[in-house]
Amino acid sequence: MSSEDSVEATSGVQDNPVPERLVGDLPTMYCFETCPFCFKVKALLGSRGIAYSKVEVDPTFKNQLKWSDWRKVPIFVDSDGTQVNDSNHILHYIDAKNGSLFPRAGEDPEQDRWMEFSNNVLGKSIVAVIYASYWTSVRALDYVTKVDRFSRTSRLVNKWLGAVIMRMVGKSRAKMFDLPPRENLEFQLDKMSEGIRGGFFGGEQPNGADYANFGILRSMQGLNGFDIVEGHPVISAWYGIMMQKSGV
Ligand SMILES: N[C@@H](CCC(=O)N[C@@H](CS)C(=O)NCC(=O)O)C(=O)O
Repeated sequence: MSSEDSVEATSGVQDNPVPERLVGDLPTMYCFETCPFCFKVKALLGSRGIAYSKVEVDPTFKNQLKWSDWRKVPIFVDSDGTQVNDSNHILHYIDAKNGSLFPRAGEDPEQDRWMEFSNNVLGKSIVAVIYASYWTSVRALDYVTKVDRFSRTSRLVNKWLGAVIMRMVGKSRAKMFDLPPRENLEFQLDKMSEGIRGGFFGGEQPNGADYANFGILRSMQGLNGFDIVEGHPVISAWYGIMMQKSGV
């Protein structure tokens, strides 16, 4: 295969290290400020006290990811240049290198199930609520106007065009569920509560499912629909403890 051929992007640990993508010689995360999947990783890094650099990627054009075949955030580049793609893979990679405090993928079906739930159900449920109207979408994207590294044009396009795009994504996510967006999120939080036993999905200590689902909900804080999380009898208490543990 010639180097011109396109390479299929894969999740997980990549074969080719990219030490040139590190910032300040620290583990570096490529992310969007409000990305739910990125918050999973920020929560785990925070709870383990791992110092890292962040590269803010512009959500519309993703100019800062031109070097990568994997065109989504988060991408984690470890201090030795190891590139890891996809949030759940990154959680496992970081935990495995820092004490292995929770089971690896395939070792605990319940943890696997709730980590998948974070992507397939919870992540999609919150998007339908956050981007429920054009104006709630503008509110969610307002942060781009404060990213100093983005040009003025990029800030404007990302906010106003980004809101149109995300409103469309919100609509398509809403169609995936039988209930309207707010009611669906309440329903999913009830379902999630069934997995939290002894304080956490992991029992007495958080496991990958705690970081995965907490990260998703943390990305909603300050945005449309976060009152649903705050008002939930089980999830609000768990959320508060996860926030303290992770410091995000
Ligand atoms: N399964 C991936 C999903 C990542 C994802 O969809 N990230 C969004 C941001 S929240 C993204 O990069 N979207 C840009 C795109 O898909 O082009 C993960 O868990 O990391």
